[in-house]
Amino acid sequence: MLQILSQTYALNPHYFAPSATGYPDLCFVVDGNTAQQAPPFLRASNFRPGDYAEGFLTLKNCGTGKSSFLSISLSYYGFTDPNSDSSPEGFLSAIEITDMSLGESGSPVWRNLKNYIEDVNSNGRIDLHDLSLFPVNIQYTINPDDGREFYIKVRFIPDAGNEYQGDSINLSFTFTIGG
Ligand SMILES: [Ca+2]
Ligand SMILES: [Ca+2]
Repeated sequence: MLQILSQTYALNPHYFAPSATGYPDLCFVVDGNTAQQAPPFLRASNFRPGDYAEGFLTLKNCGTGKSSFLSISLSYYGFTDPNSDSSPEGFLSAIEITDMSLGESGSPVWRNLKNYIEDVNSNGRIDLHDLSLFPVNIQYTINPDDGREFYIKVRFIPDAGNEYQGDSINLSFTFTIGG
């Protein structure tokens, strides 16, 4: 059995100059309430080669000023490898990001975030290891009280080897907005 579990954090660095109205401030919408931390939104257990997992998360600008950029970074912790034959980097590089987007599909605020990730580890696909090495940073406006859907879909590559059997890892996504 292979598992991934994500945690999510909003980071609000207040070192940016405030706009005329104030600071942007990122929060999440969880069950209709706003929160600084969201429960895991991307989970997979019994993940087998070829399997997909997807997650949705609602971001919101809870501040008083508009934001003009967004960044998304990924870190990981708690890798377990019962057979001592794999690495967290190898594991993450076997999990391809097939979709990653922001905003409602077809709307003017929609962005294909996958396009902003580079194949840093040069394995020919965009994967979670790439995202952990190279955070996404985009120019993107979210006005106060506006929300955006974040969506991610991943696939455990069909030709993944047996070395990942029984492995598990925790992912930590950090979202930042700034003015
Ligand atoms: Ca890659
Ligand atoms: Ca292993």
